[in-house]
Amino acid sequence: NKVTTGGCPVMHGSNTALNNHPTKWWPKMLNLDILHQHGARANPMDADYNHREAVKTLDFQGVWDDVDALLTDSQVWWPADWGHYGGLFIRMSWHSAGSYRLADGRGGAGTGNLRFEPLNSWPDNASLDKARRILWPVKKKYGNALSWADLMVLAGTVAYANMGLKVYGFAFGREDIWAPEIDINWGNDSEILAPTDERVADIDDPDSMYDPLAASHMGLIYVNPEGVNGNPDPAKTARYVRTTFARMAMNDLETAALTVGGHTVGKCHGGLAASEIGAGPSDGDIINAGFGWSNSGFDGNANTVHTSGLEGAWTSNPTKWDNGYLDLLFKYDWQPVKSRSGAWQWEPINIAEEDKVPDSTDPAIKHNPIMTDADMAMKVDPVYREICERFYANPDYLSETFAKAWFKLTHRDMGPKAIYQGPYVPQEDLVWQDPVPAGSTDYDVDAVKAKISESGLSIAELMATAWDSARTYRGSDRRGGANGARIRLAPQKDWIGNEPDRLAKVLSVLEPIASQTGASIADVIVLAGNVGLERAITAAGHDVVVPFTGGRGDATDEMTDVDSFSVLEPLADGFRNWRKQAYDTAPEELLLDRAQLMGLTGAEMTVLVGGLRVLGVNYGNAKLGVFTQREGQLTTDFFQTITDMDLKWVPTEDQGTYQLQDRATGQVKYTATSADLVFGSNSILRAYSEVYAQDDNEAKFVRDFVAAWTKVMNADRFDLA
Ligand code: HEB
Repeated sequence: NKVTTGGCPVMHGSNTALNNHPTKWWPKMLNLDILHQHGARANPMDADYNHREAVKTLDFQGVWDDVDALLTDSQVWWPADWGHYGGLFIRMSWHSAGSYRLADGRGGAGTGNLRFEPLNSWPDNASLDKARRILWPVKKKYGNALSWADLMVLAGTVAYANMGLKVYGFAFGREDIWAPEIDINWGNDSEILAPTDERVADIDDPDSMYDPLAASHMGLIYVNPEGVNGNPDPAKTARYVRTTFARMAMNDLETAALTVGGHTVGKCHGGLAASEIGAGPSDGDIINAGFGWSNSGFDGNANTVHTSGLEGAWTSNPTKWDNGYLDLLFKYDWQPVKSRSGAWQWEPINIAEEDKVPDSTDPAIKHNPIMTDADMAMKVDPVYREICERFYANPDYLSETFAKAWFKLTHRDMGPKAIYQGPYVPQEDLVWQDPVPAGSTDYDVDAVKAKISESGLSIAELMATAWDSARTYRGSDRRGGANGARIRLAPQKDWIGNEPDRLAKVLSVLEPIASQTGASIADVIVLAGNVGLERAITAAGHDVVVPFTGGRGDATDEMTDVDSFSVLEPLADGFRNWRKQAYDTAPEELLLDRAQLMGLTGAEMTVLVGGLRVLGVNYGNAKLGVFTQREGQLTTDFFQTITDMDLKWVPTEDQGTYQLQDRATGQVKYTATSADLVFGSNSILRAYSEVYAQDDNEAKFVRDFVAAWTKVMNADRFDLA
């Protein structure tokens, strides 16, 4: 009984590398794995580990002081420039935060994702692997309570404080992930660093960059430092800087402050020829110990390391927070030259000896300062220039603007202030934190429910309103959701997806109930949904109470940044079988994207869609997907129908809709969209549908629906933790 191994000495029974994923032959299948990332099996912490509680035990000042001490503790394997790691640490903080994009809230510093692919191996993140290894003793010492995500942001902040900036504050509270994020679409480019043309419709119009991308190349955090597609042209680069920074929620003032302040310290590294640079961490040899971009020409000195290929510092005192950057930028004329490594950069014409930069290893040697194309943009673009002239005239204004912008950059994706932990949290409320005042819990919940019940509103009206107020939540940056009741404020009250007329009608009933009972409107909206749901459960012959946790507050217009809220507008909602218009992306993909942002599992998405359909909660009361004869009862009829082999599915003239016809008679029983039919056609979703169609799972269906509904209603309750 010899086993044949096909000549291979090892069995190779499992797919131990990513290049042979079993579903690779069907690339158009829905990627439901994005709903099941970061699960318990990937997480090495104990099952009852609570990061928020752990952070409370941290010796905050000890961490701060230890990072501060590390700044000048140069390591032989990666010596610090001028004996100071400040620039390197700051660039690490900035690159971990800078992947954030406003449109979908994905990216950013909140998860420690720089430790994993793709970010770990992106060319723009070269040498940041070294920065983390330098910080490892601190991570090791403080353990679980100090996440990498916090440490990476803290390091740059401590560095700025060390170099003389009055920092605005810092919040702990980011929790690490343990595997790459697989939900984020970083672009459909054909290769890493493919020309920008692949991600814009028109190279001269950066705003034509595909949404939600916020970088000019695959593998960069923002723009190409050498110029658009590597051609120096600061005016053009300025437009790309503007677009990419706007897509991470930064205006011109903040962008200029960040660029000037960022490059006030540290240097570019282009000490070697391209042939002396190894592959990125995950392409590299095992003996590199996870380090990428091995430098064969490195001689043990800081001045022979290579990172971007540009070479030099921006100021004559690159370990100090000062006004040197603008001083040199405005004092001299600059010309494009090639660095030692062959990268385009700008250097001053006829610079005075005292303005030159000491070599990072041997201060007796002096170099020209440099500017990237993006730095020259600050001088060439009229808007940035005007801002920079004000900064130059008033260094305190630069410091204050920078410190606040740095705080926003590094905290924006954390979500509301309720998440922030530690002694350095600034007191001030900032509008980009989407503040929500605390709400009352001191009211009679049953009395509120009774009033809602007697109000005459239908199940669909009650539940659709609650759903719409909660569905904006996205776990990517923890924005949106039912808390704050912003659905009654601009811009949300006018979003077409919120059915403004119906919404106004329902709010005109619910708002007086709030004022009569002392509950917040936000709580009353959620309770209204629960009242509707309980009615539908009773109608179906079950007896289940829908859990409720009060205490939501009501935000005001002053607490609401209309512009930054507009990105939360739903363009489609598969849960209510609606899309604003026909998009290239299929309705079921939009549904999946939304479910991922809401933090739902595949089963939760399935039970919610199937349940909401039979309750008649569709947009505009459309009958698409309402596979039941008894609308308003929480039954499994949707799943019975989707698994019913007596029905055949026929596309209609009306693009994107289908009929479910009796196979024998041809009679049309129901109409549907692909966001319905996918629950019977996709093999994984069909498996979930079968669970809920099974005879033994009717009670489970009701239980699971209630649990998923409650999860959505409470998704943004960070005030409870
Ligand atoms: Fe930056 C560095 C670019 C923004 C901070 N920068 C760097 C470099 C480059 C760049 C190329 C070099 C690297 C090496 O090492 O080699 N940036 C850039 C661009 C932009 C920027 C293009 C857009 C505009 N930065 C920025 C910001 C910040 C920064 C925003 C903050 C805030 N950087 C920085 C630093 C540095 C750099 C700190 C230095 C590093 C060292 O020293 O190592």
